[in-house]
Amino acid sequence: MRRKSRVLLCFAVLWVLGIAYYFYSGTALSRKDEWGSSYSSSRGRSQHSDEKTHTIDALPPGKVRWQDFNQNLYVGATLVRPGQDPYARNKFNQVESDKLQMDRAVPDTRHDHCRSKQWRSDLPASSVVITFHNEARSALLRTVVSVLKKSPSHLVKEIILVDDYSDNPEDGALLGKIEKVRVLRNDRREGLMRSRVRGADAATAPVLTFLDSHCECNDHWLEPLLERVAEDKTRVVSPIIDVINMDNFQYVGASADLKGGFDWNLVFKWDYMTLEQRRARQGNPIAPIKTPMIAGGLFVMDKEYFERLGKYDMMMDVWGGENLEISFRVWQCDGSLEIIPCSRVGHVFRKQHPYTFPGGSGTVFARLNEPKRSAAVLSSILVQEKWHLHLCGCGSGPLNKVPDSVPVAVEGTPGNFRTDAVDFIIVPEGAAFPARPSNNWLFDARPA
Ligand SMILES: [Mn+2]
Repeated sequence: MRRKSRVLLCFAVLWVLGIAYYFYSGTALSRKDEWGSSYSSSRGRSQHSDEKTHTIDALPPGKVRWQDFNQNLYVGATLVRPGQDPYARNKFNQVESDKLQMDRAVPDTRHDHCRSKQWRSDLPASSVVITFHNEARSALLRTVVSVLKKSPSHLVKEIILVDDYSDNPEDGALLGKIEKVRVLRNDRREGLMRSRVRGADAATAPVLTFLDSHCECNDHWLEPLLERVAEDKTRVVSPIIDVINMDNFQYVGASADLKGGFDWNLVFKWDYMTLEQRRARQGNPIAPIKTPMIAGGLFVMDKEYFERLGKYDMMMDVWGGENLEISFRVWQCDGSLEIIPCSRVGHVFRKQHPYTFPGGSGTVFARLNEPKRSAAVLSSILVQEKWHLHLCGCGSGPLNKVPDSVPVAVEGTPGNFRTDAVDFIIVPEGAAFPARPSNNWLFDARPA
């Protein structure tokens, strides 16, 4: 009997010790976890708590999750009335746009190889800057929702909407209710470039993502872009821009065999890769595509690098030419431009500008239309190394001097520009400065 109870006592003691050890080791483990200082583990946790705050509904006061935003109320207020032209306001079919759900499904247009690709876990967060002027509410809302829905939450620090003096301030203001959305409104029309700079100045994340106001981001669009910039801050990267049909709003995958270029009028255009270029890519069809130009509406770049480049030319009005300008700056400041095939974003391509140019197009041309101004800026870049140094503070080594009248030209001919970083460009001597503009070519030539 005594022996039995001794055995029982032994078991009891062992049991208590066992439990004590279990708890001790448990807390020790979790403590180790807590003190784990590696970036990824601390981020893993914060991600977790992010999810928690989502479910516990700890949004800032007055904010709603995008899922809870009242689309019908917002879009319903500006529907096209019977008898009105659905193209009148936006130069795309607003009736079709308004019909769509704000988070409608779009086809995954990426190459198969992208689906199994893993992205780095330590990507920097981005501020998404979207500027708009009298955008259709449904299109603007879909842009915002697609960013929130298709991006990992911790990679989008904020969405900054810059309302460039739209007729109805509510277009933007109402969207300010959505989580992460901040709205800035210009008190006069500033145009795309100054609006973007305003948004960029307000951004608090280390990476800037610029989007047009009529886009739809596709699956995992953001990670591959951020990865390229995280690895090298002088890369300026853009997605493949899929086509959202302006008449029926069908989402159509674009070719992955295009590069950006420009013509003698300094108008952006898409160029098919040569046969050799396409062959060279067959081994790795999802490798980044080096491009002379970015389309300009949709791209990602490091914020400090944007500042080092001198941002945009603040004298540029309205729209147009900024894509060339930013590309020229990148070339000059030891950077590179890339299209990233695993990133896809849809964009409504239009044939006409939906908005007016303040003071009429004549005024704009009198003040140098934007592509012309880009050309002027480029020729100053070519001519003055001082300008180069002033522009980016990154200049080393003199630029070749070229005459003031030198044209900005394209493709194939190696010239006196920096050609080490890029494989295209430049300047046949003696050709005339791009002449042209008729009074409205800017309107027709390059859909926004
Ligand atoms: Mn656009």
